[in-house]
Amino acid sequence: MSDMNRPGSAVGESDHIRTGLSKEQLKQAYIDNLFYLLGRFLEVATPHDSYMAAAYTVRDRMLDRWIKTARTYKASQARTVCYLSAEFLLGPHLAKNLINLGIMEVSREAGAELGLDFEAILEQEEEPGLGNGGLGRLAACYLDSLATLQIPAIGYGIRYEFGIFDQLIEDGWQVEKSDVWLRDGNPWELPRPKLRFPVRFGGHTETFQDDGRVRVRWIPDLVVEGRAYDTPILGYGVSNANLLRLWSAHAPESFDFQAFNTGDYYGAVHAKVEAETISKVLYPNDEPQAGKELRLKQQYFFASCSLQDMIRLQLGAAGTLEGFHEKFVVQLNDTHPAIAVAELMRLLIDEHRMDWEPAWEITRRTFAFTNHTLLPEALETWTVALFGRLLPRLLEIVYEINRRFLDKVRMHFLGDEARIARMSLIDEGHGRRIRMAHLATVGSFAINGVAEMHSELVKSTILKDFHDLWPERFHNVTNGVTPRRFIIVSNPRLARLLTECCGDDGWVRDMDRLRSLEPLADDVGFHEDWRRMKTAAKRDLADWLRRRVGVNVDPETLFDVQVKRIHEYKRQHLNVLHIITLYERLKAEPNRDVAPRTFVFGGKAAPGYLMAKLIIKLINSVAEVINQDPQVNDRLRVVFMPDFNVKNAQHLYPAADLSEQISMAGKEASGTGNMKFAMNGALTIGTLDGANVEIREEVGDENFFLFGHTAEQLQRLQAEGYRPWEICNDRFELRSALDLIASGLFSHGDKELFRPLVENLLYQDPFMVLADYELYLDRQTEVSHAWRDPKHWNRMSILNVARMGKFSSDRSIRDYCERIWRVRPVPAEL
Ligand code: HBZ
Repeated sequence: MSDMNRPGSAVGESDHIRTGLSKEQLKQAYIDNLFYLLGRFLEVATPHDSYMAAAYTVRDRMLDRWIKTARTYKASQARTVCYLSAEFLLGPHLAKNLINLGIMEVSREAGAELGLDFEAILEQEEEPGLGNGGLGRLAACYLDSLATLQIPAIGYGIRYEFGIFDQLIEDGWQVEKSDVWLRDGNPWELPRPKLRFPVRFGGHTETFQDDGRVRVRWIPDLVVEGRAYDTPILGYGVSNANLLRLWSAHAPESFDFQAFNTGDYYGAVHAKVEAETISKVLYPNDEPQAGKELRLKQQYFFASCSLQDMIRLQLGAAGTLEGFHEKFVVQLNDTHPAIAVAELMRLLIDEHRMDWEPAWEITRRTFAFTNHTLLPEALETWTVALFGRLLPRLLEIVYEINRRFLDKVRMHFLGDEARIARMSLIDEGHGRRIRMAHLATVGSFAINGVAEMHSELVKSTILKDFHDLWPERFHNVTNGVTPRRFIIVSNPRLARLLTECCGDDGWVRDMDRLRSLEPLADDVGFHEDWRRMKTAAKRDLADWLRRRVGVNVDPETLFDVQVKRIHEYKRQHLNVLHIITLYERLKAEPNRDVAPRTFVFGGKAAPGYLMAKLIIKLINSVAEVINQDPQVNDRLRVVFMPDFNVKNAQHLYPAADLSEQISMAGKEASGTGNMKFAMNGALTIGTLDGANVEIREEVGDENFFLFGHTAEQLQRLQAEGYRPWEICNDRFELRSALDLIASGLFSHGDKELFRPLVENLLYQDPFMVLADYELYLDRQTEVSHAWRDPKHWNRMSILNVARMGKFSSDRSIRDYCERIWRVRPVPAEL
């Protein structure tokens, strides 16, 4: 990495003066950690030892802030946001923490004086991949913004022993390898062995008399213990450090002993294994619901531990649970933690002997719920049979919530039986299933979607009946991403340039200040800086791809990037059809003047999603043919970057020229990759879907390549009877591209390999790829023309960066704070 691209030298570097950290202190601390924690000395330390010592050195500096923050929050008795999420896709900690502490530069200098290779140390970190994609990464961005905005907040989730699988590409196919991120230790977390809670499973319930009241006792057949592991989350440019608390599942010791005493050794071991399985592995499904027992166990496990922890804090501070909903607001990140609604009721009623009405009042005023998808196959439901077997007491509570809720519905919509059936928490139609989105909605005071368009669709489709009943509970909070991770850490050159232009680094906490770049969009000198920055980033990526993937790409070409989970609705295959058409055009007309492009793809497919895996194979197969064809490979290159994760992604955002956001309109709730690219100066080619709509509004439609049918148009097409094969008859190039795939050209003559994909497109095309093909190609032709005019292109690129302020996650968190959570900053002082 060249000097210019060092993270952090742009911003926040006066900060170490405030933190009082000198180079000498850092050096000494590093050497001490190497010696006392790792039992090593400088001369023999491996790169991993160096990383561990560096990480401990940084963590020690974080603890001071963390403890002071905890003290301040405690004294202020401020309302606290609890963000419940089954996923947190944090990305590497070291660089981010150095930036947020404001000690990147001084650490680099200290490292140099010790003879350490700083970049190699950063590269050592194995990222915690505790999420699938957008939803998990959003949670990580929100933690960053909560700390930066000095909001008392706790992230609660699961400490999976294995995160999202590592992706290898073998013979063009995705191969999954388990992610062993904890193998070499995790220096960022603090185990809290004393902080543990029991979580019950199975068994049965009994009623008993208590003070003249009938109460319920749950006799489980398995008790699991949740143990806390804490990771501090630093704010940027402030002294606040918040808490991410992840739960790890264990067998309670007492349980083992019981079994041992009765001589049931295998029974004890079995119970231990069963308990520990709960936090073993992250489910790798992005979207389709996994109807797995273990998944329901995971959800209940972390919801219960988190609520028990909040109750402990509340009782410690106030001695009573009465004001619980004033002390805590709990945000449900999709329905994965929705069981918390019933669990809080259980804890209040069964364990803390409250009556139903006051308990429900607290519960209803505690939760808020974010929906992240409209895809019907992703909406979570659990069969009553499984739910009742695993969580018998919670099933009773869900039934009671439902009974009382349906009475209200009946009164509101007199005699509308169809509506009552639609709104019930139980779907009686499909083998009796509990609808988790309904439970979350009924138990929440606020419900939100993640982009304007998505929130409108939530109100008019999946939760329409609820919106009719409680319109005031529905909100929109458009997603955002953190500029600390996605500009400063990923793109230090851009960060430096922005700081220069703005006069200081204030834009990092107030991205609207980037508007001051607008006048520079026509400044010749600034264009030169912009071009130099972009070219350097593209060279870095080209180097990285050569070393990591073994392909050569030309930094002078247009870098056209689509990275995200592989899914038919995201339409990576539409992108491939464009590439094949360009290929055919060049083959037919070898001297044709086309803008040379490098197409980069990346993303994981759910291991059981065969069509998505076939799309990966297709991309790699097309790459193999095109990259080896000397007639075109100076103008077309295709690369599949394996193992797309936060760490690898950071190499892409600075280097992209064109960002592909081409989902079928109405399907992508928001998208956040679209934001990461645009704020790094890539132009977007995209449909009117999710946050694309708002990005285009902000950057200006003349600076955005819009294409495709609208969601309404597609719906109409479908209603009229969509016949994709007929589109093919009229569109010669489309027919020809599909024929080429079917011919075996990309599969060494095998005509069967891609048949399922081609036939699916021709005869079903559920995501209407063919309907948008021609509009997409036309728009891509305009992209190529625009690329030929660098002045125009750079102008658009600069304006994109200048106008992306809305998509900082700081704005999203401010929206949540003001409209939903009603919480205020509590600054911590060092
Ligand atoms: O959440 C994504 C949406 O697809 C995307 O449009 C949005 O920007 C983002 C943040 O709001 N949804 C997911 O990432 N969903 C999951 O990762 C997921 C994980 C496990 C599941 C279901 C969905 O069981």
